Amino acid sequence: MVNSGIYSGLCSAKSAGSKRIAMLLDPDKFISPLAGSELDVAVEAGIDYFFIGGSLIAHPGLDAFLESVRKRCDIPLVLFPGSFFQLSYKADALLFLSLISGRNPELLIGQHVIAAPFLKLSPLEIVSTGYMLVDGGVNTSVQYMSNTVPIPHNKNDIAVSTALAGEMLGLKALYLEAGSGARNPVSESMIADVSRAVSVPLIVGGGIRNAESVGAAYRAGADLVVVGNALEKNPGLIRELAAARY
Ligand code: 1GP
Repeated sequence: MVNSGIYSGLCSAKSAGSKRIAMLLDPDKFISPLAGSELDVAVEAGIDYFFIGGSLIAHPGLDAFLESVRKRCDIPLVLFPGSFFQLSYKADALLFLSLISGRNPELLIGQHVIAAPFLKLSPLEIVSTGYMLVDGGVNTSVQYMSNTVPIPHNKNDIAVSTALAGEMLGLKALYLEAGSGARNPVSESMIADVSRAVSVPLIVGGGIRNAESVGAAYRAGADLVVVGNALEKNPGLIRELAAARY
């Protein structure tokens, strides 16, 4: 398996108590990185990763998109795919997501079997990740597209049991996801309970719109926070969000 140092970097940061931030780039909404100044702002702010993906991507040129971002910066490109149609050798790593909060076998193991031979030959670092969808107060694209029922917002015990099971199955990271555009991000108390229960890196995203929420997620135990929508609307916000790291 390829080791590009992305996962070990995340683990070292976690042990050192240092926090990470990722900007989600949805190729459909970020059509022309070469033309935009958004990338420059993100580079200047020193963000840690670009996550690339979405529940549904219509953009035809994922490879070209990744190449155009790569030409502009060295920030690691991490695929965060909604399906196996969103794979490319042009990224650095892949979150190999198993949607462990749901009971849709395709997203637990089916798509993984289809993708595995391609990934075996790929130069991507594969980071197996337990993806946990949590109710964010609106019906999000990921909820609809995944055809799964999210963990209720206040059911921390279910989130903890799911996370423990994911860790015991050998998943290398866990991802608490309220869904892009969620009205409510994952609660601090759920992040705290899950973070106390497991030792693998904890990624949190969905509905996080400002530096206060980023800081609150970190204090609760998130190791890496992912922000999409808020930065699509206001790319300059990345400076403030990145400054919430410690
Ligand atoms: C990444 O889905 C999130 O985990 C992104 O959510 O677009 O609401 O920031 P937002």
